[in-house]
Amino acid sequence: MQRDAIYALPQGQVVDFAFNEAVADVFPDMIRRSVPGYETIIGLLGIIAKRYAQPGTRIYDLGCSLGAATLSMASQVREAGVSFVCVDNSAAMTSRCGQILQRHLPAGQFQVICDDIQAVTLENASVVVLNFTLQFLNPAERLAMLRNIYAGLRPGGVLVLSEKLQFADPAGQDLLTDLHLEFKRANGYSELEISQKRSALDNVLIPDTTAQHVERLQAAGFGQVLQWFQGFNFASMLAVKS
Ligand code: GEK
Repeated sequence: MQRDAIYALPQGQVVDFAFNEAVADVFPDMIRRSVPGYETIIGLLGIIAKRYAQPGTRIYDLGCSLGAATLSMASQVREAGVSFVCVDNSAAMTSRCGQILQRHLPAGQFQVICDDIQAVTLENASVVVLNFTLQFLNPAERLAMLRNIYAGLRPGGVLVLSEKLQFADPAGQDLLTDLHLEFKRANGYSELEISQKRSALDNVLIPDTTAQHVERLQAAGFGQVLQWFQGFNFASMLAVKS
């Protein structure tokens, strides 16, 4: 695994974060060292997908990056005729994702699409995963995205939504932000790397509160909404279509 040192040297002017070739090269190391609970969530996504996958349906991995969520789900799902649709608008990610998936899955079982997830019409889905992706969409466009997902899900299907969280209570926000910083320091990121990455993400990753997520998921039509995981200021929810 190539080590993430993208922000290790001082950058004259920190530009907005982009999922380019340099990021794709170090992505597994970057996300593991930056998102508390990422590897646990990836593993548990397989268990959730196994429960909700329906025969002859599609499983969508939206903002798939290198396909870690799909690989976890594919290792668990045993229902007949299930296929995986992986979407990401970074060509650097999708080219690598396709190469990785073809080493592990039969050709007919998956497709990798390089496009904006907002441009994809979901069909016949039993499981949809947005693992740390909705947070990169313009907040004004998030409800429409969830409505598209809801429309493409079969009854009994599930959306798994993992996100960085914002907290309404300032003391809670400060504490969980501090714990996240300690997590990054413990994983070997320097103060310079942490502050430059934070500036790069400022306009790009806009977190919501849990209440905003619940309200939006309900507005999109989901009947059952619950948070099943939290690691400091990162959480994962599941939302079921009745
Ligand atoms: C994982 N789910 O390993 N359309 C398509 N893709 C997008 C869009 C968009 N509008 N916006 C962002 N992306 C993965 C991790 S990373 C999370 C997901 C992170 C893509 C972007 O190119 C990147 O690959 C991914 O969403 C977010 O489980 O890096 O914090």
